[in-house]
Amino acid sequence: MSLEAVRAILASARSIAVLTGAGISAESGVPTFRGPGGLWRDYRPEDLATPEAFARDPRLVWEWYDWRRRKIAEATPNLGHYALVTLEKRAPDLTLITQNVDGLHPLAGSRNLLEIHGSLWRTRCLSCHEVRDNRELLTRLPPRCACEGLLRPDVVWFGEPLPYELLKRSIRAVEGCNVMLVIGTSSLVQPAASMAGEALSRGTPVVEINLDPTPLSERATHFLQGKAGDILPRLIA
Ligand code: BV8
Ligand code: ZN
Repeated sequence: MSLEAVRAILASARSIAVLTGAGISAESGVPTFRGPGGLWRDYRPEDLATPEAFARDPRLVWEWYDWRRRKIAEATPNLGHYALVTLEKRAPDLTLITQNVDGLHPLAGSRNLLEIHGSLWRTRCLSCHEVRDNRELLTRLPPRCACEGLLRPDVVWFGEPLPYELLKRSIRAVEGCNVMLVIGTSSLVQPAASMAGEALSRGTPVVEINLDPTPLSERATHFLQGKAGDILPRLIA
């Protein structure tokens, strides 16, 4: 049973790299992007999470983010998030790379965390470029900076480069790890989706945990099908 094999690999690994996607937050009630309930007013993420969409209609894009912020404000981390916190405490070296912008990993207590697509709990001003934490209920959309500039969510949209430092640290973690976990991601969005292939090309075991098969599944060393909130606690028991 590959659960035993994976548990053994994790127990002996010195350095672990973890990549998570929206699926790890699904059991917290946060809708995923491409699964059921992920759509908002029939828009696709690729239609709204772009600089062009924001330039064209900042209010509409902020309505989407405001809807997500309100949903996520009611969400709490689930057993999958907490299992990764326990694993980080145990493993000598664990880097958690997340595509999620929901802030549930830091809330659960993950420390060595790279939020490579940013966070919807931060804003960035288009005029003065100030980046600020912002968890308040937005009363006016789009929100404005104290300098009167237009605020945007501090996330990475399609067509935008990932923060260089975070990408560099992610690649270094993947290149240096003894095992990589890929959890709750459809492995469609680049460049995150290429990281597992990088590990495999170095002979590093890659363990995928997902409800359904993805383009990674047949290449992964182990594919554990099921809910992250069920499987992860069993892996660290
Ligand atoms: C860039 C932030 C270049 C905003 C997001 C090749 C190379 C480079 C780029 C590209 C390329 N090909 C195409 C591109 C362009 C594009 C891209 O990848 N497009 C895709 C659609 C083909 N990439 C980019 O634009 C990236 N930028 O490369 O810039 C560049 C370089 C220099 C200078 C200029 C430009 C930027 C990508 C980042 C986009 N931003 N989000 C926001 O969130 O509001 S992406 C968005 O998708 C989220 O971040 C999300 O995390 C991410 C990935 O989605 P998933 O997390 O995988 O979620 P999904 O719903 O898809 O899947 C959920 C999975 O969970 C499913 O598999 C499901 O089965 C599973 N699941 C569900 N429940 C559970 C579960 N699993 C376990 N347990 C459960 N309970
Ligand atoms: Zn400003």
